[in-house]
Amino acid sequence: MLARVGPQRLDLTEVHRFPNVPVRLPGGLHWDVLRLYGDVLAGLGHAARSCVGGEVLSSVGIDSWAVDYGLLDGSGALLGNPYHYRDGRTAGAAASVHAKVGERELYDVTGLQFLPFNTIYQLAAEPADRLGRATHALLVPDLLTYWLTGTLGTEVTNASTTGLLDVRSGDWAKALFDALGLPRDLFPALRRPGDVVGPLLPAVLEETGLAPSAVVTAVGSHDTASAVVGVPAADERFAYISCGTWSLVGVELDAPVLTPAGRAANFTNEGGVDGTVRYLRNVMGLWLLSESIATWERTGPPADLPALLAAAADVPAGGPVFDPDDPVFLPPGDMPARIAGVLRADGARVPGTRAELVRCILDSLAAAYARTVRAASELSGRPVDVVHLVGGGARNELLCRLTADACGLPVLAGPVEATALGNVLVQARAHGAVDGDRWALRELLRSTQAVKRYEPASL
Ligand code: LFR
Repeated sequence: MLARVGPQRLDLTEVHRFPNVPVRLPGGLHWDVLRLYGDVLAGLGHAARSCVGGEVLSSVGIDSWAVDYGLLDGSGALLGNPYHYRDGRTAGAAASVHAKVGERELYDVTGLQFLPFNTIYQLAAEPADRLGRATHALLVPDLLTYWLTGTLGTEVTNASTTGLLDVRSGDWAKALFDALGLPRDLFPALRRPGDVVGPLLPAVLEETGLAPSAVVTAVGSHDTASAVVGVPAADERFAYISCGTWSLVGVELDAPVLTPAGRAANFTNEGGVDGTVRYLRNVMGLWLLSESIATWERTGPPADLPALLAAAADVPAGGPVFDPDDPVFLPPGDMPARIAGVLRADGARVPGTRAELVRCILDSLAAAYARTVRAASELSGRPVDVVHLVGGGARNELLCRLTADACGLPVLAGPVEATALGNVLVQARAHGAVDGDRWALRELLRSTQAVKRYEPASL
């Protein structure tokens, strides 16, 4: 995404979109990280060529999904392809970690929700010899940043998803590294959103055509951290649903909530931009729909999503629902069969058509969003007047409407590109193109980005 940002201006242009296709090797499910980096370079090349009339691209910022990492040896070479967090290798890893540090203690130090794929568990699943050869672990955006700049670092919002960061001090939890036998310097030093990382390497300049004055700037490199910056809220009485593959549902706070009730509800205190806390819960998200479609397309023609959604809107309300957060849905695979299995085990009716299944997924997500918004508000004491739904899911009118109805609150849908907008706003501020705190950035979002309002149906 190429952005042009000024005090009254915030334009995004898509210059290169590419699929992110995981690859299953005999040894597990991996990211094709070299392909991703190749597409990053291609995208930067397109961005450079899209500059017009004396424009010079001044800054590059990278965000991605969280928790996954590449290991580097002492020469800076990548030790194998990074694993995908949906790979099954972490089965049993949590138990081995919890035998060394109890779950309650972990939560007390890190404030992080339990997800079986948190970096701390993935590291426990690493074969000892591979970890032994590693000088550094780099989270995915930090790995791409390293290849672009030659500079090592760990951006702090994404570091907060590792399970190894102290939520109170904002620094690495050294005692956890020691207890788990991990080298304290496995992750390079922390950097904060807005820090200038440095210039691009000469080979990158040559390949992309970017000007030597361009720098990489740290942003909220956890995509959800950037998405929350990109929420066009007017004041703090809002909940957000960052809705894509995952749905991240919660509130923005100034300080962590580390209560037993929050731990029991598996709420997380992830690091936000400007020292904020993203108090949220992962809801399984549109992955349920995309994997259902992928399942159908394995044996049939390409699915027509708009037609499916229109048919799902005609399915009467009050149909079956299931808990989208059942861990059975985590790995890739036959989602319609798994959903049917969960419904059957609950004694619920199993959808008979694809439209009914799509409706069942969206009803179940909307109900989960409503539960989670309510819990986030109750557990944190933050009143919520409005729900901002950002990301790709904001395009899904049926989902937005069902969410407003389930929450009993207005839903403000959009921007679809909240993550990219949050990313570029932090860069723009770091370079003086815009001024002010996150509310000033959101003011600019509200005056430049289209948002659609859904009122809850009156009962
Ligand atoms: C969303 C996200 C979530 C994280 C999951 C796995 O894209 O970053 O916040 O829990 O992906 O990394």
